[in-house]
Amino acid sequence: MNQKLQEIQAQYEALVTKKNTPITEYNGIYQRYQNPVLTAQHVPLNWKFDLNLERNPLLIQRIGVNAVFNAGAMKFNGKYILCARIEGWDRKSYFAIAESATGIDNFRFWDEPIRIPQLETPDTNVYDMRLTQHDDGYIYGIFCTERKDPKAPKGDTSSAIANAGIVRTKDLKQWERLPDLISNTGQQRNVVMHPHFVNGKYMVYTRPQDGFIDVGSGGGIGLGYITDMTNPVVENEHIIHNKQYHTIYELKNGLGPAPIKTEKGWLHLAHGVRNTAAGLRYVLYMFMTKLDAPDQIIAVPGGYFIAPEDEERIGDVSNVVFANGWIADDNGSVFIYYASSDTRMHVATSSIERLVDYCLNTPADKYYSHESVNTIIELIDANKGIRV
Ligand code: M1P
Repeated sequence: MNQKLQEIQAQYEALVTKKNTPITEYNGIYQRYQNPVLTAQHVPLNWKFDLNLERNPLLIQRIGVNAVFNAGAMKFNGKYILCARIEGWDRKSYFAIAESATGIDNFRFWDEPIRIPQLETPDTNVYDMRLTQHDDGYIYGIFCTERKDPKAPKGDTSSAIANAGIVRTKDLKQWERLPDLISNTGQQRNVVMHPHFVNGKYMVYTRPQDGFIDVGSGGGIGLGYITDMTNPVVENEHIIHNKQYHTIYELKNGLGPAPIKTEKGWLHLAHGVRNTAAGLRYVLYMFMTKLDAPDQIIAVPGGYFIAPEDEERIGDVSNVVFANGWIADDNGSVFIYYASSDTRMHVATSSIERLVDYCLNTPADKYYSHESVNTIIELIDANKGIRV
């Protein structure tokens, strides 16, 4: 065997078998880990190199991976599954499943990326799949499908239209394509399916927006109902959590993964975006909705839940964290999978107990600096006389 090939194979094996370790920073809410769980280097060598040395005597990489990020997640056959967005050198994204026995390390991709069946107008680009195991027995994957705007003026080679593409499967291998979401509120990204029927209907979270990047007069996390997934018309779409001035979701927001059910209500993970002199800053935040009325918000802890730190700040689109996958185990552990700077995937671990406590007991954003000071002084006063 070629020596270089042996070397890169050994490097690959070392990467995918490396143990991950918690970092020491403490906040009591979640635990971050030292290493990313998926990177471009985790993509198998036979997806990138022609390994036949007669055809490829110089062992040149034929196909490139730019980034692995924004993964949907679920537990399947006892394994932690990530449905990652892989972006190639050619800027096209596609999906591939990686699995791990621990949820924090040793993720390995399955043999091949997912083939998404095409509709009459093919998807130019696909990304950010949310996986939901639904009551109806199917696993749904809702993703963003992007196509060139047919109304773009001549010479405009950038304008695009985003909508929600829908697939379903029972084995994560064979995927059935359903029609794209039919909503009359503009472009859609960050569409997520709720796991249960609500009043006999499917329920989806949406994020209507006027343009491809700009939400314009739209925006906010919406919610609507679908009677038949083979004709996915969104009915009664309305905003349940709006963008708001001088918050971490001032410019736009969007739901992450499907919510987690708890005794005290549904836990939601979302991203919020604000503008800065250095460009957009994406952070994660949480909120809770009522158990028997998932469209009614009962708690929104103030500020961000996870913001980019250290190397997470740097990447293709810097100063971004984004999450569209988390897994709640039967024992109450929660694995939060988040991407940093549109480049790599990380994990943070927590528990339902901690996340519920965080949501219900973290002071809300009161929208003014002097109110933030009042909140701090209330805590200082409550702590008076307590010796540590
Ligand atoms: O680049 C940051 C993120 O931007 C988009 O998210 P949103 O629609 O909320 O602005 C998506 O393209 C997402 O994939 C990306 O991580």
